[in-house]
Parts: sequence; structure tokens; C-alpha cells
Amino acid sequence: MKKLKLTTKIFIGLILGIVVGLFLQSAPEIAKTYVKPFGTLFLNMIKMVIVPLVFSSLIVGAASIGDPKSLGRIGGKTVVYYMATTAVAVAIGLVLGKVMNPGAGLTIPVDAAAKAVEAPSIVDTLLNIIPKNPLNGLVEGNILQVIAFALFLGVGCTALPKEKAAPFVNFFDSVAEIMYKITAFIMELAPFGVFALIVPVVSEYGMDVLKPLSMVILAVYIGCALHAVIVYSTAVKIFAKISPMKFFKGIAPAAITAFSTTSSSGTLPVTIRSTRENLGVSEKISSFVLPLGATINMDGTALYQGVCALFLAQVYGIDLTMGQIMTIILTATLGSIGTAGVPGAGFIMLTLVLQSVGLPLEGLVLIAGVDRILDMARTSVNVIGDASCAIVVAATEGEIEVESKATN
Ligand code: DAS
Repeated sequence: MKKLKLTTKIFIGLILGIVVGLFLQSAPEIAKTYVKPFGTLFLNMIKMVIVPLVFSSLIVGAASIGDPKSLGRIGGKTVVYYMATTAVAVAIGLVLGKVMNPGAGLTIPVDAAAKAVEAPSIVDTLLNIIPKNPLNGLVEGNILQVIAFALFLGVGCTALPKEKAAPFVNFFDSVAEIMYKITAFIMELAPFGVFALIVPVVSEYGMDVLKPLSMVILAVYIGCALHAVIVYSTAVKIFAKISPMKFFKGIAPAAITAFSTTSSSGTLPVTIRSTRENLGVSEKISSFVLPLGATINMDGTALYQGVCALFLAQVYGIDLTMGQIMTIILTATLGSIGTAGVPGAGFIMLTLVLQSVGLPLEGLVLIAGVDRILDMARTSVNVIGDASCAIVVAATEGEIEVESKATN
């Protein structure tokens, strides 16, 4: 039989888990005792890779941005644009999650431990980002401290002569590659993990558990559309003086490719060709801004993480404090620097966001089965965001080559 795509296998695992869960509705204890442990094992494997994966990929991501001094005007504009639009994206995701309330109607009690997580204030959250003892942050899995320390290391590398920094960056590049391979192996087990996680949930709560998922998909798609139409239209209109319609038409081939492949990196050749030929961005700008964007800019992913974090907080009946909301915005924005432009990478990083505010990871199973549908929209927005940055930076640098094509 033709090798089934992982997404299909995960979906089959989800459907089978729902069927078995419905059969076990009369005996939820059986599901809890004999099935749930395998799901916990799968989640523990995902938790195992988070810190080394994020730490190594962020060091390499930050080092690839280049020395802040040598980044110069173009690099500075690019990084500021990427971080600003990503922060806006996660905020839109949080607002939509709040307004649309996808978790309504489903309440899964969370064990007291998770609820008891001390929710810090905004000030404490910001102060707590800088680790007094970075190794402690790594050992405790303090996500924001792991991110901050990795960014300091990555940017620190750029202050060294290339030959001096290379062994350090190459080492963590290898670690990141190894962690991606381990993550890929763990994701191969996802069909079984999703099965073992959904069975006890369905046996306990029945089909009610699935209704909210359609609301999550709706919230992510509406959020992605709003972000693209509001943020990117405004940016290209004001800074690049081109009509949004021309921009979206110009980047459509890349957006459609990203939607179907769910891979920003895989779409990069199409993104570069579309921005150059249809929008007139010079080779100098497109060859710097777009590969960097495919690596560190993930507006769609950040928005999806905002929606999912709110959804799971609602399902578990956890009221997030402003400090936790701030943590989600920071983790999703900075975490996007370490998210790879490959299918499903955002789902792994969602674990990071949930863990940063103490939300139970068990809820990931609710997202896993529909994650591919969510990945299509978020990857498309990731790519459109990269292209909007390219044309804004090109226009402000006088690097739009084909005036007639791009302007209205
Ligand atoms: N699929 C990733 C990308 O290629 C994004 C994600 O998984 O969130 O951008």
C-alpha cells in the first residue's frame, strides 16, 4: 500500500481513538488505566526534545541574523519588521481566542498541580526572562530563560570573528539537526500517541470534545485572514506605496504553494521568484530578507499559538493572568526565531508556549488531529509575511526594480 502520509496516519489514529473512546464510554477506567499511559509516554517524549531543540535552533537562528552592527540598516529594518508583525499576530490570535471562545462548552478538569502554577505578574514575567543562572533555567525548563540565553549566545557569536564562532555555531547546528531528526521520529509515533491520548478523553467526555475544534479552525483561519488583510495591506500601502491587491496577486503563487506544502522553506524558491518577478524586489533584498524570514519569521504560527493557548485555557478552566498573556506573546514571538519552516514545526513549538504558562500538554491531542488543516493557513501567512517585509524593505531602500509592475 502506498506509504500513507504522516498526517493521514495521525488522522486515522484520531478517528480510531474516537471510535474506541466511544466504545469505552461505559468503562472510562479501562481507557485511563490501559491506554492513557501510552499517550503520556508520547507527550513525555515531546517534552524531552523541547529544551534542546529550542536552545540549539535559537542559537543558530540568532547567529544567522548576523552581527547587530554589521546587520546595518537593511538587517535592522528586517528584524524589527519581523518581530513587530509576529507580536501583532499572536495578539490577534489571543483576541480572537478570547472573542470566539472556542473552548466553550467543553470543560476538562485539570489536576490541581497544573492549576496551582504560580501565575507571575507582567513585571515578574519580564524580570524573570533574564536568567540569574542560565544553567538552572535550562535544567528547570524555564522556557523564556532558555530562549533569552540562547538569543544572547547567538548574537554573542556574531560579535566574534567568524572562524572563532564557527565551531560553537556548527556544534549547535548539529545539535539542532539531531533534535529535528529525533522530533521527526517522535512524530512518526504521533498516530499511536494521538490514539492513546484521545481514547481516555472521548471515553470520559464523549463527542462533545470535538465540536470546539471546528471553532479553533475557524478562529485560526479568520485570524490569518485578518492579519494578512489588515497588517500586510497597511504595511505595503504605507511603506511600499503599492496597492494591496497588486501585492496579494503578486505573492499568490507562493501563498498557494505554502498552503499546499505547509513548508515555508520548501516554498522559498517560489517566494523569491514571486517577489522578484511580480513585485520587483531586487535580488540583493530578496536573497537576504526571504531566507531569513523562512527561518525566523512565523506570523501565522504565532497567531495559531495564541488561539490554541486560549482554547486550551478555556477547556481546562484556567483564567490566564496578564503576566501569562505577556509570556505567551513573548514565547510565541521569540520562539518563532527557532521554529523551522517545515510541516508541523509550529505544533512542536506550541508545546513550548503551553509549557511557558503551565497549561497541561494533554490538550495537544485535541489540536494534533486537525493540525495539518491549521498548518496550511499559518504557513501561507508566514510566507506572505516574509514577502511583505521584502517589499517594504526594498521600497524604503530604493530597491524596487520594476516600478511599472509593482506600483498601481
Ligand atoms: N509549517 C511551518 C512553516 O513551514 C509553520 C508551522 O508549522 O507553524 O512555516
